[in-house]
Amino acid sequence: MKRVATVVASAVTVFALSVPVAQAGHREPTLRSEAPRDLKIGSAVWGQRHLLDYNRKHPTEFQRILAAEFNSLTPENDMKWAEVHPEPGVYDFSGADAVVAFARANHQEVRGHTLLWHSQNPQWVVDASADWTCEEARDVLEDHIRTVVGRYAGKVYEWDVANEIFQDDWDAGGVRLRTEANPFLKACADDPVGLLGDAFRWAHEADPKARLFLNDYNAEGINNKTDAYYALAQELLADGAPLQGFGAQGHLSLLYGFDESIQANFERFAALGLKVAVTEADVRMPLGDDGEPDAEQIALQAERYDKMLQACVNVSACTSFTVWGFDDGRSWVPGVFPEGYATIMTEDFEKKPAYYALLETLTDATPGTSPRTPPGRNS
Ligand code: 9MR
Repeated sequence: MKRVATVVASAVTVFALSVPVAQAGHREPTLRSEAPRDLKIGSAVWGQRHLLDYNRKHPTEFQRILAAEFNSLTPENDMKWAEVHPEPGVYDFSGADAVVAFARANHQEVRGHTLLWHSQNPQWVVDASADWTCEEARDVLEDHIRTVVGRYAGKVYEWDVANEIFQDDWDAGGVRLRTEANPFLKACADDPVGLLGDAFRWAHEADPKARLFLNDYNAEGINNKTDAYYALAQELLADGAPLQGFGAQGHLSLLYGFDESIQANFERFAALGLKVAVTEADVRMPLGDDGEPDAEQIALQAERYDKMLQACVNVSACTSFTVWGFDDGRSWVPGVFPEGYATIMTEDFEKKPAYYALLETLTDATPGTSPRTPPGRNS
């Protein structure tokens, strides 16, 4: 309770401090204005739904905030197979192009998401994969990766090449590569690591400057799943695959505790020479009968968001901290869980204590310096 009370108090303090600055004619601080130079602050955005109508001179309120608060965008769905490659040989880049164009117009960078996943594959992949040999699966994946990564070469700074490729503890068979659910890994189940290494090689050849990541949920702390990633990362690196980063998605729920080993987890991947990132942060919770959270939940949410950011700030290999959408009106959570209030702003774009907690940590992280904190601070 003591810690909870501290977060609320500090959030209020930051808010109070920001008002006179704005009144003095200066711009109010934003997440991106306070972020240290070597840490990008991002949000997911669904370009096809929310950016196609973008007019630089007359942005919607959502677009104005997206531009003001973030310097990195992740296409929430627009670069996934089902959106970008709906039929064999047919590519549709309209949504992805809208994200890239918005980012360019607002001096933001783009995190690519994602090239190899068991979910959101188009029906033709699902159907065709029933009879794929490994060679056929490899050909389809190589064409896709070279086409999509090649199109955005020089415009995407990081790619989630492989997403959620490990099962969870609670899945049948426990933590192991998804050689059943993932159609590509399934076709190449005799050598799934060989396929993964080549997926990274194809992406690297298509855009040598993009940093290439593994990415997963339930991958914040040190656990069975991240142990499996740690072993896989070493195997891929030993094979010479151009793996360059490990992303922890950061989809948390207040129904569960917080794993304090997130920084130690980041540090062990960093010690392999990899970058790390928080790629999809949100903190959901069950709501009361009135559809609202209580004060304790609101404070705890701020604390959890902040702990993820602090782990990132404290590890100099952490390149980016991305929220999976910034407003409750566009969050994926209510459609999937009986929970909500997961983002840092309400659907009316009111900033929550979680927002102010992030702003305060970024402000404390000495903007423009790298590493972002003097030794011993925040550790
Ligand atoms: O936010 C995305 C939602 O709009 C899609 O319907 C969903 C489909 O599975 O994917 C969501 O994004 C996921 C991300 O791509 C990978 N990690 C989990 C995210 C939340 O489900």
